[in-house]
Amino acid sequence: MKAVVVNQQGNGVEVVEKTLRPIKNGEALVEVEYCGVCHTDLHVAHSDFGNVAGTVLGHEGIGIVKEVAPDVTSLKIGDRVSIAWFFEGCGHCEYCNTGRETLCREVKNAGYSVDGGMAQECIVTADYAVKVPEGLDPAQASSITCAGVTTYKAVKVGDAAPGKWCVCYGAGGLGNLAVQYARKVFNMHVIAVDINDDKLALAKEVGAEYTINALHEDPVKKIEEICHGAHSAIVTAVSKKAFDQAVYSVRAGGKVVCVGLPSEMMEVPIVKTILDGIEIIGSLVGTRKDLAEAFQFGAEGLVVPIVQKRPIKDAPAIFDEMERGSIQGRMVIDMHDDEGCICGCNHN
Ligand code: 8ID
Ligand code: ZN
Repeated sequence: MKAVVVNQQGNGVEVVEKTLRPIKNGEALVEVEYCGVCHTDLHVAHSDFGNVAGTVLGHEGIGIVKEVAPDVTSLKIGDRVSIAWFFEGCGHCEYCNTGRETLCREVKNAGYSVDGGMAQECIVTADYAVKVPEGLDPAQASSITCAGVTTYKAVKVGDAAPGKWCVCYGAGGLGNLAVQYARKVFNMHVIAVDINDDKLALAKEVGAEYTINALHEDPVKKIEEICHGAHSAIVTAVSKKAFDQAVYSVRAGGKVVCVGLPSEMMEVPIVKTILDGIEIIGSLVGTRKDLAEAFQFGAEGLVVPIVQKRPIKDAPAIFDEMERGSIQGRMVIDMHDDEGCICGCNHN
């Protein structure tokens, strides 16, 4: 099968041929249909979190179960399931047992610590593969598997409620979905901040009432004018500056939910944080339950991921485009779109 892996230098990606081992107890084999490319894949490919050369990337995988181990009861052949960053937890620690399974210290992450979904086939731990509901397009589902669930969770962590103001710093693959969950699921007022007008136009289209280009306007001043500070700020921008600005964009008692992963330090004003009772919280993807909920809002048509399908051979180009910041919504690799496909399926 074809797979997109971190190259040997640990500074980019390549498409290779790979053979999977047989499945073991508790596992299932998934024939991958689509896998979105997340900015986290770019961090992994660039060794921002350590060099994992040779690892199959991808944690926005969606596919059909082809085979299950004899002891598996949670999945059957033919089910459509996800391959998410939260690939597996230990199942018995304080985090796994208190609804915070993504914080499990023994966690396995698809496309980083274990081979992920950016391949034509993938072995999953059956109990951790979340089923995709009927009526949700699989390419759109792929984008919800990370970008959707992460922002849905982050908006909840920011104490979402109807009528409150939410500012979304970053309107890329995650950010445009943050706008949608905040606006269309929680009925919040949404302000989107980015440094790219195309992304802001998309944010407006999908529900932002106000958009601010931080290159041309001071977002802190503008947000103060619009709403006297937001109730929450969801920061998906890959930029220290956006994190620093977010702290000044929330009102007293507000929450700054940190999601983007720039390898930089954030500057936090101690006195302001204390006097204004500001909470600064990290939010990491979402639990299996969060993903099931995030999928459901997609299936109901409340949230519509903006996706563009691309063939496997485009993988290196997609990573370049992401680095340049030229992607609108999400690029999703169609795992069947492979000239001379080895599975003989005749797709394209
Ligand atoms: O669980 C998590 N916390 C999690 C899950 C998934 C992804 C975290 N992430 C991280 C990724 O690793 C990445 O660091 O979230 C970040 C955003 O991922 P993405 O949305 O997939 O990336 P993107 O599509 O490239 O969007 C980034 C946006 O940030 C804007 C860019 O213009 C782009 O639209 N941006 C930048 I770069 N600097 C900005 C600034 N100063 C900015 N927007 C506002 N102000
Ligand atoms: Zn991701």
